[in-house]
Amino acid sequence: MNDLWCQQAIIYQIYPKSFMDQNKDGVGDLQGIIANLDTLKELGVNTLWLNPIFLSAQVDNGYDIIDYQTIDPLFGTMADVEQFIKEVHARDMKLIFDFVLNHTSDQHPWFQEAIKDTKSPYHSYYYFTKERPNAWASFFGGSTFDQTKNGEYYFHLFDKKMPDLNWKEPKVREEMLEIARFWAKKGIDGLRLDAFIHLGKANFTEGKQKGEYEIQEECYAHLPEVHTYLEEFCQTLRQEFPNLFFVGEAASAGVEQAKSYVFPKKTECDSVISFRYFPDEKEGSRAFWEKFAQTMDEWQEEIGTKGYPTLYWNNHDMPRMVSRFGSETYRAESQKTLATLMYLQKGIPILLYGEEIGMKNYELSSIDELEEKELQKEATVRIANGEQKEKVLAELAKKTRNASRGIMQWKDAEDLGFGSSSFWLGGNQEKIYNVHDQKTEVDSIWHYYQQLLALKKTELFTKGTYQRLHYPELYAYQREYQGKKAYVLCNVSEKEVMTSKFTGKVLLEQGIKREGKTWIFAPWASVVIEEEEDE
Ligand code: ISL
Repeated sequence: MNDLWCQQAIIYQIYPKSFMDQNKDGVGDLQGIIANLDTLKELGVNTLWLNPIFLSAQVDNGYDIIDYQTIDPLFGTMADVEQFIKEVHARDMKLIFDFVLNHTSDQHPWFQEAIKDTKSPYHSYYYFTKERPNAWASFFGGSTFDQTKNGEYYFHLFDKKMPDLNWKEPKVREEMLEIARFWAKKGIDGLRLDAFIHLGKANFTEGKQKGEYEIQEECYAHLPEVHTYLEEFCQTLRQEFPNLFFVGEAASAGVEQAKSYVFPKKTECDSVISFRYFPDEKEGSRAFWEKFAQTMDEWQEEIGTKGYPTLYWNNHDMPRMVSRFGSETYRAESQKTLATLMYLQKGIPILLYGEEIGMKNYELSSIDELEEKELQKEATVRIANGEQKEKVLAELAKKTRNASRGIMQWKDAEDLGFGSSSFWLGGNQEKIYNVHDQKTEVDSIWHYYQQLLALKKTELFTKGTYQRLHYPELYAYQREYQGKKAYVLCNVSEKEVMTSKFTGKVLLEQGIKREGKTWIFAPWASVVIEEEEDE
């Protein structure tokens, strides 16, 4: 386990396409990130996670890889990435690459060889059948089986242009290790293991066999073989690169499953990202906060006491935090409070680019900007039936994965300070909520994040124990380390709240007034109080 550095990690996720465009082709690139490393360092993050930048058919924004050892020209060259790694390390920062193990692009030479010749050694790299064997549904819609030109069927859990690799095949496992070695030798510090929970598949005769296609997670998620593959992959690499950090994307993992990937032998992932933090209850309702808090308690207890839970509110697959959990009226306040609430717990913060300036969901301007075909269809039908386009797009913007992938808002200018005025996807032009204005304004979200991350790096917040405190009006918990104790108190409502229950020194606050012994919380205010021994 990489106690050495992951305990201190504060990860910043960059969606390279949307960050900054230096070569002015409408798509962000590596040089655009390099140009902003100093700003990120100044903010206080110390680890970068980049969504995939390898040669790709770009059917799924880089998750459909054609060549794992070539940088997609959209983002730059091998020389750029080498410079990037050097520049990151020169600033004492770490770098995590997104590692797609479950599938390749159908344009990958392995797949091309496999479908050209069924006798090819690459045929066993993928799953092929003579006919469609069952009614399993793919995550991106339709069957998990589609036909190749030569009449065989192949298996794909995501888009049909993303065939799944057959991890039963030892050569596949060796190829993936070789690719990981290639990048580890270049100096990267960690891997995000994309969709690793799907590496094992049940026998195709299991699950639903006929009728409408249905998602059958029990046939292709969390199967026992996943542990075998994962352990072999991580342990082999750990022997050669002891400081390599593995953070697995385990979208559907509950806490017990997550534990099984992180403990008991500590031979698999160092940490996992689950999408199960956020309950189905209406966001913002009391029931939502109660259930969410119980879930966080569970992760803190089950993972946090022995390892490293990930702490995050959003990523490129879900809406932005302030649009989903925060308040439109109290946008800056809710952005700050949500960050405080999440990142001061025990674990590894993962920020999504733009949250430090309060970026909200991208407000789509056309149907094509909805990533999902079924949402595009829905929009077309609704608009044809007379609904107003703006209203339909605003509603569907909450559902599309593109909502969180808007262009980084550097400036209140037409090109958003992106570098080019043509965008692969649009972005919101806004006053205040852009890097320039945020850095100028002393009380801004950006400056608040800077203070928050500095506080997070202290031992109390990296190593201290966590215990939730139960007050109906506040989301509250305490951290304790070697006799030091702090209270994190957050008002997650639009009402003013008061309490006289705490005494101590303010470490960080926003929206708080103190009258005598009473703390008065404005809507969405928060405070971190360190208990003073003499009080
Ligand atoms: O869809 C799921 C189950 O409901 C998830 O388990 C799934 O593993 C997760 O959403 C995968 O996401 C990752 O891989 C995808 C890519 O499109 C996403 O952007 C990425 O985060 C395919 O590579």
